[in-house]
Amino acid sequence: MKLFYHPGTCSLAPHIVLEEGGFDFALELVDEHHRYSAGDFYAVNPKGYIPALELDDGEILTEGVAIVQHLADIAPVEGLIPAVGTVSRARCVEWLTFTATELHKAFPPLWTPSYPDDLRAKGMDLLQQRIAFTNAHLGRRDYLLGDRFSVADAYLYTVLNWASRIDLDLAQWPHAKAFTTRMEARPKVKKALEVEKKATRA
Ligand SMILES: N[C@@H](CCC(=O)N[C@@H](CS)C(=O)NCC(=O)O)C(=O)O
Repeated sequence: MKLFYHPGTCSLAPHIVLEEGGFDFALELVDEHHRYSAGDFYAVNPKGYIPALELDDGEILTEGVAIVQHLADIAPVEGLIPAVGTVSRARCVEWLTFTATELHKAFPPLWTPSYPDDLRAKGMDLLQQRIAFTNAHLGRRDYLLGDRFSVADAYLYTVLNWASRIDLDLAQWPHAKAFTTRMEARPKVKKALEVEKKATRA
């Protein structure tokens, strides 16, 4: 199992899941020019973006939401995602989808210097509404699905971490902030963060 990643980006979510799931895995750094140790990353994922996961038989899986669900389904450590066919499973996919489409994709325009100011203001307002909604949800539970970590938390944590890049202080949403602190106290999350920090420094 090999994860194509770039430090601090959305590939942190599957990286956390690989750690939490107890997998034996390798990391392959992809740079800003879509290059990795063996050459052109487009040859791995024609869409050009990470994360991409190389399975043990060489098959490549893309899209973070698909990757983390598959990892959770086959992980040596059980319980990272509710069983297929349960409402809890649908709740998990609900949060993964919300994170992908309402949070993740809201950020990049806001850190793009050429993005027009009027659209930036609207985008920022909507993103803050979405974070406030998430904050209220987390006020009643430790993790998105209740008292137990799931893959949806790995993705939400990854994306909330980007708030500082657009000068949003998460402290204004205390439950969301407490959630990130809780996540950072998890040994496997700590390990993934440490590895990515080292890769950034290298
Ligand atoms: N739809 C993809 C989007 C992944 C994505 O946005 N990847 C970003 C990093 S967070 C990326 O690789 N950007 C560089 C590029 O698109 O060239 C997913 O959800 O996995």
